[in-house]
Amino acid sequence: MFSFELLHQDRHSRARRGRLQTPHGVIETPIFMPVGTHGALKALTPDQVEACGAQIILSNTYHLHLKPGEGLVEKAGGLHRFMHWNKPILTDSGGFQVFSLPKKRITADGVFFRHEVSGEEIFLGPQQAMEIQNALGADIIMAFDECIPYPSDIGYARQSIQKTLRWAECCLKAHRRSDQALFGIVQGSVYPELRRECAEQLRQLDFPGYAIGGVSVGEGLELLKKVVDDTEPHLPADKPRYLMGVGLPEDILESIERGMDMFDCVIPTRYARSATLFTSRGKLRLTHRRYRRDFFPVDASCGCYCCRNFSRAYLHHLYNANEILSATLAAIHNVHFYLDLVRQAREAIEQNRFSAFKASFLQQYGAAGN
Ligand code: PRF
Ligand code: ZN
Repeated sequence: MFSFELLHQDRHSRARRGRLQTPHGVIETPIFMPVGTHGALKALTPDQVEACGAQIILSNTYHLHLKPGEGLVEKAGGLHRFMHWNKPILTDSGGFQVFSLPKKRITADGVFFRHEVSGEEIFLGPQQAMEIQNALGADIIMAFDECIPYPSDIGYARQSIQKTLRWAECCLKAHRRSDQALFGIVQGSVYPELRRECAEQLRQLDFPGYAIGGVSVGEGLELLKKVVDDTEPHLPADKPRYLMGVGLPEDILESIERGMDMFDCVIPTRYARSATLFTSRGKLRLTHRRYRRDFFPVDASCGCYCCRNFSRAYLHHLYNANEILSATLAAIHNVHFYLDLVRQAREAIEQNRFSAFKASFLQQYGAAGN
């Protein structure tokens, strides 16, 4: 039901081209997963998401547990049916969301926190995270981990990976569905020896895939690259690698070059709602007065529904007039942009020219100072 095939290894970098098989279909890697936190990509219908080229989307255990509850989703026939998305879904375990809450109590077994609305005390631990994700029914589910803040001292980080490792074992024991692939998550902050220890221990547990967590927490691109460089050699080459919560186009390209296969981030949909659009020549702020009479598309080299049919002037107007269509068109463009970026990356890897592709993309994009 679940398999990963390494199709090609780039000759000049660690970039890889792979294929994941899941019960809801095939995923060509490297891939970007747009985020639908509450079981919907903000402002987009599933048809629109599919037309953007999405092969898999991400949703969240934490949010769906609070609202509407996994029992209801299960009753609806599972998350795929509930949200009418028939392609693969990955659910994150909640390990990141609960640790980002301002008020929480972390114990050896999990996290206590309060319901945002009712104030009721809720506990989330590895057992609960598995029960919820088993009920939601995504194709790929994630172990319950502790994502520690940056910076954290090495003493705390060392204790934390012990907890994450113990929880990973609990998750494997509690996991009840053979049609869902459970991925382990490597933590260890910015400390190479902890990343290595965590990766090696997780490897012993033989997960069908591995994620690198605890990055994109404010450490910056240079440290992100270093953490990936320090961790990647300790991950099995024949399993998919997912870099959690990453990122900007430049972060994704640098990480593909370092052997990562899967990415997710709210940036394309979130930026769309504040009128920031990604283009081959860098980010474009639609609110700027200079677009008032600009009748060119957002990106002339983009084939998305937005760029094929609408001008910057029209989008500028929609945003100023507070029309919700602005969010939809901008999200269509941004999600399409991200998915086209990874499509081009896959093509470049197959032709052993990934680093050249990265360099030329970043030069046009002007990654610095945007
Ligand atoms: N753990 C989990 N989900 C995540 C992360 C993590 O470390 C990150 C890292 N920023 C994003 N999403 N479970
Ligand atoms: Zn476009």
